[in-house]
Amino acid sequence: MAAQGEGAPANAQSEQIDAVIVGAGFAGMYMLHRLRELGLSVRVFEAGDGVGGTWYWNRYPGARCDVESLEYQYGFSDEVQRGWNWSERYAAQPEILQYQNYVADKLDLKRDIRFETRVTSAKYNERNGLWAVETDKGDFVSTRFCIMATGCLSAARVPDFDGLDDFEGERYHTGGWPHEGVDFSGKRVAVIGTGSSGIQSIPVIAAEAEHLTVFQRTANFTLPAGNRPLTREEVERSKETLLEDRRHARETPGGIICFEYNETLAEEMAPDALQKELETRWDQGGFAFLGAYGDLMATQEANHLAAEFARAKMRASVKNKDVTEKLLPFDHPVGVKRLCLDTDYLETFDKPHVDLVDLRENSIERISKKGVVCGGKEYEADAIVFATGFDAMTGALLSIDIRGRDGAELREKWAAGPRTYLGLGSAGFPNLFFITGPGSPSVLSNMIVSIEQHVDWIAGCVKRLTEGNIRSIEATREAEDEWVAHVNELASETLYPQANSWYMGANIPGKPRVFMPYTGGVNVYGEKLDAVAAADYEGFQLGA
Ligand code: N01
Repeated sequence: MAAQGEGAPANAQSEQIDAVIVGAGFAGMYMLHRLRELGLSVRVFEAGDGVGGTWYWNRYPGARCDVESLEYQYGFSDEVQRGWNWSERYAAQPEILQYQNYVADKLDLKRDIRFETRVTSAKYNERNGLWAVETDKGDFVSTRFCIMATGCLSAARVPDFDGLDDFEGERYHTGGWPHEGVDFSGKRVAVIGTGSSGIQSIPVIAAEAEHLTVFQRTANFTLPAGNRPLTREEVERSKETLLEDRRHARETPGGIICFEYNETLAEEMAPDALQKELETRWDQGGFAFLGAYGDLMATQEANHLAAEFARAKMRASVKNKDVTEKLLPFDHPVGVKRLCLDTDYLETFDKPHVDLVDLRENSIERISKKGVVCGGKEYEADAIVFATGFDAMTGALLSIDIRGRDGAELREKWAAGPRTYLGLGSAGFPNLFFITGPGSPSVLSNMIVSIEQHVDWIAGCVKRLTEGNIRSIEATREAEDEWVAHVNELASETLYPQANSWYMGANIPGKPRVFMPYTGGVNVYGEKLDAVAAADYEGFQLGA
């Protein structure tokens, strides 16, 4: 329906739609599917020209998931899943994007997605109980439900280096890679950043470039992913138990079933048994390593044992003794920054055309016309790759001008750190939902499991409201305050707050230092979600 909407710009035609979803990654796609099933009219706005979210933007060389393919897939439809066959233990970006397109086509999702359109504002109108959503393409939509599926790692960030625009060569960010790819052959390349994106891309760029200089500010813990092709039998077998496995995943702390957390404390294990446990899990590859014993993420002493083990393994992977110690992380406990999984990362520094610049000695002074200046030396480059990360968890959300009751700005409300109830909603912002928002397990879990958990909960809630003729749902201040305190308290019982990580907002100058994800586990969190829904949305206020 096209009509002049309340609050619309003078000459704008507004459409009225039951629900608007922002973002067409895994979260937005599944949300669209669930709301359509409820018979709602839905419009998805997506900045990219295709579905995929994270996997649409992060096309850098070597991009690969760090959760195993057989676990990193939807679990809501046996039929959808049976039609898809993964080829590798850890899927590479192109395959994940193909999978997302396969699902979108199978469910005919694209017809409700407006691509290449960025939402600029969402404002709540108390008089009619509707959200007015505007886009950079001039859309103006009135909607009852506004659902942010904007992703946790979608606001790519290039640090504000002096002279950035002076650089005359090519410039890339891993989180906004050109779709046509980049040919680095015969070129001198500089990569800034050694988080997951840097660690995955560096070996692949090194294989192509004439020379590679890596600028490292913090050495990271990394372990071999152990990627390999999946056999036909493995893929077929996985289909037999797919839905059951996905349900089972929700009952685990990390939403992953390929390993279990050992709850025995380090001091309760004989030293040999502990080393054996670490060895087995290291060889398994992936996050199993962090589940080697119960207090690995809880005390310095226990963590130190795993950190020492990891450093010894990493040390043994590099022959070039000039760089070995520089590549080892000594300044943070293992696991408190996202553990990196790599394929031949450390070995790359044995290649004669690869150099490491340790920014702990001298930080980057500026970018020059010809390259990167650091410690008074200019490192010339034909291309600079910024693997410098994201304004995580809140960046994409707060890039939208979101205003709730009385015109209150979400940006202002969250100025000292995000405030949500369950990571799903914020007091003063009725019918506004966040999928995997701050205060939920999100990035500490298998994202697809957490996404499905939230989408299912939101769909149930929307059903309750529409069937019950209830106009709105909104977190109460009390429930929100208690939840924020609870999330902080749980985090303070872990080692997580001890690192300068993006979980803490520490990578963004001026961003409040607050540990944003919920550390209590997907399983415990899921029980809370169920209990809240069963108690007719306790902690939320339902408005007639
Ligand atoms: O970003 P990051 P990312 N000068 O923030 C450095 C997920 N992911 O894109 O550590 C110099 O981790 C910064 O240094 P420091 C995954 O959850 C998953 O790599 O802040 N250096 C760091 O080395 C991951 O954790 C997958 O001291 C600067 C790097 O840039 C998350 O995305 C793959 C700097 C940024 O690392 C983000 O990963 C890729 C400066 N001014 C990503 N500013 C998989 O599934 C920043 N840095 C495998």
